[in-house]
Amino acid sequence: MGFKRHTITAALPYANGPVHIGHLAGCYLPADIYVRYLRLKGEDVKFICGSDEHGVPITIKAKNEGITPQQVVDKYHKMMKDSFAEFGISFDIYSRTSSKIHHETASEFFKTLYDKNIFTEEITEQYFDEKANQFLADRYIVGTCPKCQNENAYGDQCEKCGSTLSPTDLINPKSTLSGEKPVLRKTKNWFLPLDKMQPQIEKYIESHKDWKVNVYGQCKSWIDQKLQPRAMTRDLDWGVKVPIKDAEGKVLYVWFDAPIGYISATKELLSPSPTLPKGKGALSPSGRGGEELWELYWKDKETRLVHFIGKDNIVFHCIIFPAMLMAHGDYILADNVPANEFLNLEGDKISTSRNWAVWLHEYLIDFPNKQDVLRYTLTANAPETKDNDFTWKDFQQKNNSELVAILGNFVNRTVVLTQKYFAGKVPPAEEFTKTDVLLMEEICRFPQKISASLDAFRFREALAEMMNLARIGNKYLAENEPWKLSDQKRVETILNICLQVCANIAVLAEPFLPNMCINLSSILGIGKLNWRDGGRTDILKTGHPLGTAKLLFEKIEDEAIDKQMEKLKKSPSPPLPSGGGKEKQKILPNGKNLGGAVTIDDFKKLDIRVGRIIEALDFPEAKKPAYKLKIDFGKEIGIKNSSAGITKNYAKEQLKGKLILAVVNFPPRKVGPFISEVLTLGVPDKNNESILVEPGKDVEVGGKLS
Ligand code: B3M
Ligand code: ZN
Repeated sequence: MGFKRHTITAALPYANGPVHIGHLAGCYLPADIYVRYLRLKGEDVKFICGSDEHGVPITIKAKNEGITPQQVVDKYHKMMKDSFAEFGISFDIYSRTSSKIHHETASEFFKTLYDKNIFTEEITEQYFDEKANQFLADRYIVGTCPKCQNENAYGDQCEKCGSTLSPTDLINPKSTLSGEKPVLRKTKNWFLPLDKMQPQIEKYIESHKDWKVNVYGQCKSWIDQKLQPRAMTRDLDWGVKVPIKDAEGKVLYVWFDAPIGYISATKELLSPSPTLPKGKGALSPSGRGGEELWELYWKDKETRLVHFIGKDNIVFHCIIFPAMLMAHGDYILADNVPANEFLNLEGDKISTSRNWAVWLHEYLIDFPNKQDVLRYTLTANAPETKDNDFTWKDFQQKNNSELVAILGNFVNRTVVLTQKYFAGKVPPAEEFTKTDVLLMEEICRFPQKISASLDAFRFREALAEMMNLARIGNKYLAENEPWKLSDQKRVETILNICLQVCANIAVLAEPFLPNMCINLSSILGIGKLNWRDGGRTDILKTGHPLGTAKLLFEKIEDEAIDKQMEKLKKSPSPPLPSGGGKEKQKILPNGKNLGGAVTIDDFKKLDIRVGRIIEALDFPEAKKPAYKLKIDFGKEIGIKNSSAGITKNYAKEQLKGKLILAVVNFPPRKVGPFISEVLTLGVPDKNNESILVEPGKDVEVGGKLS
């Protein structure tokens, strides 16, 4: 295609929580597979990512955890970076947007657009929370969607019908900070005139009908609805300060600064680099001279820019960021944006707040050294064209019946037989049967087939092809049964061919299963190969000594899977069985649920149990008068702590032995230095002081309210 190099980015995840399988499947894994493939082909590629540390998701998290935004991003940046590394996501750099280089780059970019008079200055009325004394970012406002009547639409988007909204579109807006109705106040902000840029943007999108249907379709629908100017600054105190006069208390819109994060990360990766000599004829890789190395990856027409993202980021990467780059003038635009749909878990939407997720750091504890099994399952089920589902049963099945039974088994048998018959040395292959020739011809075609799928971002198909290689090898070995033959020459040929298949797997599976390939290469006693070696049936020379045999994959037993299912069941609120991943329960940061009426399924999510108080202690550190209770909930739940504001109606001594009711499946809550694990239920007396709800004497400790 005539590109000299590739800049491949994966969406910068918000540093507000650990990484889960949805993240991995959404963009990091496909991006990594693609990059590894390009590297194997010897392409010049930079794989760029980092944490998105600004924006409201961070400030909301900080509020919820009672820490500063900086503490939030420090904590999660490290966690995310480590998880990605553990799973072999081979970024050339994983940077962060709170870095100095990013603040400088984003400021400079804004300044350039400002100096070019790109922005329009507008005084608008924005929602302001008088109680919290601050302007409300879009995500701090919820209300009813005017299009689909969803009562939990955000100020910028309705997640139910997918409409893009502005806060004033919402019916019945409420501040998520205080729950109050916000008021409109005047404020000045700087807008990117997407309306004026519509023709250029349209032209750009129209020149990319080759993009995935879901991506092109979303862009087209934006264009058809006519683009609107969009504010690139916000009244917030967390982010990159707006670098112009008259902009106190304002920061760059997070979707302005975050994609520039790709550029600053590239700069960080490739700097300091000597400035390439200026002037005509001067030697510089781009031939333009005066450039720094990082610029080649962002400004040279022969660089191919590809953004891997999830579907909720499409408009930002296909319209807004390109518009910013066009307005700036120096930059190349994305050549492709292969966005994925979403991954669900056991039939329901992955949700951090409901703890309905498989967290990578927890997976690693339960399945050490099984990163490739997860990579395999997530790729085989990748949500490429529609939302898809991850289930633990399927994970087990893919491991046991595919990785162990086909790939692992084939390699192991081949190697063990070679050890046994030929002292671990590759036997010669001199005479071939028709079947051998057919098989060898088939092997030759694999690299090209897999390439075709990868080039089209069809990773599931590419993986299935790779697995077919192992499958045909396995079948060939099973059908030719060298262990039953007495013809030495024939045995030599069969095993030679099987070993060549193994070597091909070591090359062609690397993008998908990098850890397995390291092990396989060491078993075969070979170093790193190139994509070009794939398809050859003479990779291993006669007499080449193999390394030591070891198993590539191990069976996963039912118990391990049951344990994961149990863990999910214990999540604070299991999903609605009928949810099908479509409905999303919206709990506000202040804990209020604006969802309106609850269903019986909602009620069933609460686990309310009978407990017996075994100890009541003073709790002087509590802000409001309270006791620390130790409550026994029987065998299944055990003994739990609870803080209870019941000092007015009970003396400590009275409490021991009392039967009470408590919600036992809320997440534990920190009350000063104490962790309150369950919510003991009370009702107010006429002075509004709590009285415990006491079930009758005949109930069983541990009994569940239903
Ligand atoms: N942080 C949104 C997300 O994590 C946002 C992506 C930025 S990419 C420049 O889904
Ligand atoms: Zn809606």
